[in-house]
Amino acid sequence: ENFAWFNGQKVSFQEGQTILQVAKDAGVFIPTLCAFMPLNHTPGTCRMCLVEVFDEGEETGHVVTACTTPIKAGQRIFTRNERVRKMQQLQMKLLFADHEQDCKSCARHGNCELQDVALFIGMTHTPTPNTFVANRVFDDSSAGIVRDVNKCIRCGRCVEVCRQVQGIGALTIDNFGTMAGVAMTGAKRWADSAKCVQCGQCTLVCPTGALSEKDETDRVLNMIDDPETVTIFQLAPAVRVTLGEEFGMTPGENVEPLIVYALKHIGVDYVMDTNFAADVTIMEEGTELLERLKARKEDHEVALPMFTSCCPGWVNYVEKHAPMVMEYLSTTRSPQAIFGALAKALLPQKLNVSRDKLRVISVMPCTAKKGEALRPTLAREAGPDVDAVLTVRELAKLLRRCGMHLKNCKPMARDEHLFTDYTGAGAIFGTTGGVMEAAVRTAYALTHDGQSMKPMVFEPTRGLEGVKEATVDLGELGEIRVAVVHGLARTQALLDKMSRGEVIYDFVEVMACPGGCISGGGTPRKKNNYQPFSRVRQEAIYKIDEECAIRESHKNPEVTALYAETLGAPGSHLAHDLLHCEYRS
Ligand code: HC1
Ligand code: SF4
Repeated sequence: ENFAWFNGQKVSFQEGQTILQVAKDAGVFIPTLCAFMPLNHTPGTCRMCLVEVFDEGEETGHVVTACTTPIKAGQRIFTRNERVRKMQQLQMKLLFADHEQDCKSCARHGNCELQDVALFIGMTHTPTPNTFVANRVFDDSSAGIVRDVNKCIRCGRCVEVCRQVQGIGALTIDNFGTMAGVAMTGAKRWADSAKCVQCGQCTLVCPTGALSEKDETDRVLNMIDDPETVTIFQLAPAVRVTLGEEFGMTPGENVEPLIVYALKHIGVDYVMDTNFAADVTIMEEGTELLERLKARKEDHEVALPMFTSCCPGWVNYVEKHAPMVMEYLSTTRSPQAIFGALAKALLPQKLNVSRDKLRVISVMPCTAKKGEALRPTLAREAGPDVDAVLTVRELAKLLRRCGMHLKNCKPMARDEHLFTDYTGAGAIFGTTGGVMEAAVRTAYALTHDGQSMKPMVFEPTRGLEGVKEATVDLGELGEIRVAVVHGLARTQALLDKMSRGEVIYDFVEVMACPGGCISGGGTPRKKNNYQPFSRVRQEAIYKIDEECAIRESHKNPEVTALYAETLGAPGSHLAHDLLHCEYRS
């Protein structure tokens, strides 16, 4: 066995590991800003992980970056002696001299890794106040994400996540010239990127305020405070199991009743639910799938496999990177869009307010939903269906700005039957595999004289495995093959396999973010980590499903009433007008 010493403490290691890896495994703290172990990313550019190393038998030490230096047996390594601290502090001075220090207004205020590391290495004062003169790009041209190159420390984590996890490569580090920091590949502005799909995974790994969601809390505060308007919030499935983290609560804790209280207390008129709309999505999308399968059985030309289209990052991906998939997308709108359409069409009468006085505000775990809400194909002459989209991080900010802390809120129930009723099927949309499982439950019942699938839980599409496959018995329509994939690099690999004919499916669920919405680009970030809470968030979603008395979308009483009283049948003319769209650019 190999041994080395960290600050006098004996530690064993495996051949080939770097000093940083061994230190991490042994619980020895070495500050880093660029190194990002979850993605195996160690570019060695921030130079904060300096350590002093004495080789076996040597009297003089040398200072190296721990992330790029392989460890050797018998080495004595010092991570925080005076020499190391002095050099780290000098390096930090250089970083700060090149960093706009407008911390008070920064999106990462209170949550910044650069500030953390400065503190950890013992910086005692800001050495270069107001000396930052560069005027780099501040790019708020896209719908969902803001890029402030004045805050970029060139760690390259965003570049890596976009390339490695999403397979897209929309970002690069421009090391030269006036840009000097995170840049778009092949475009000057975010809005002009032919590659980016707005998934926001890059914002999850950025250690500073260089990449963040576009903040709409001011706009939403104005809507809430306007006495003339009626504000309606819709909560996406994943919001309730992710927001708590922002307030120091246990990851995965379901805080839905606390959100209702908090929003009501800051003056929101109605708190409704995207989960309800997810049940409606299943009615339409399930019917659409069965119709396509029936048509194929009757030898008609038909677009199969059908792909889900509720994830806007995926729809953007199809437009920009896989246009041949376009005609295979389900035409059913996403739950966010269905909610907006139904709210603006039906609530004026129900609530006795005119359409132009209604404001629909979504809370989503997603940065791409902001762009989805702005799609011209989802707007009507009378104006947008969804007026503003907040990420989970922005909802936390909104509440803080109103002096609300979730821990001080009391559970509060909502009005029933007011776009609030949801089933377990609607709830599980928030995780990878959830849309598929919800669709399978309803499709099974529709093809088995209303009998429920047994067991209700569809194990093959649960969990976090990258690609999940299953077959489903749909009675007269036979067995169909389904697949679930999450993360866009994996999705492209699956599309390649499909086009080579190596795999054949009838229905495919795609979520752009690994894990699905529970790990969306608008969820709370965990410093120097990547999606550590996917599993607990997913389990929380499954628990909500388990605790729902009704677990199939077609049995949602509010949904059945909606069809009976207003829409007619799924796929009806009115349903088509309100609940479907062509995703064409
Ligand atoms: Fe999602 Fe969806 S599940 S896309 O992940 O279909 O964002 O949570 O709201 O619209 O319902 C996101 C989550 C969300 C939609 C639903
Ligand atoms: Fe890449 Fe997604 Fe970030 Fe766009 S939003 S740059 S696709 S990680």
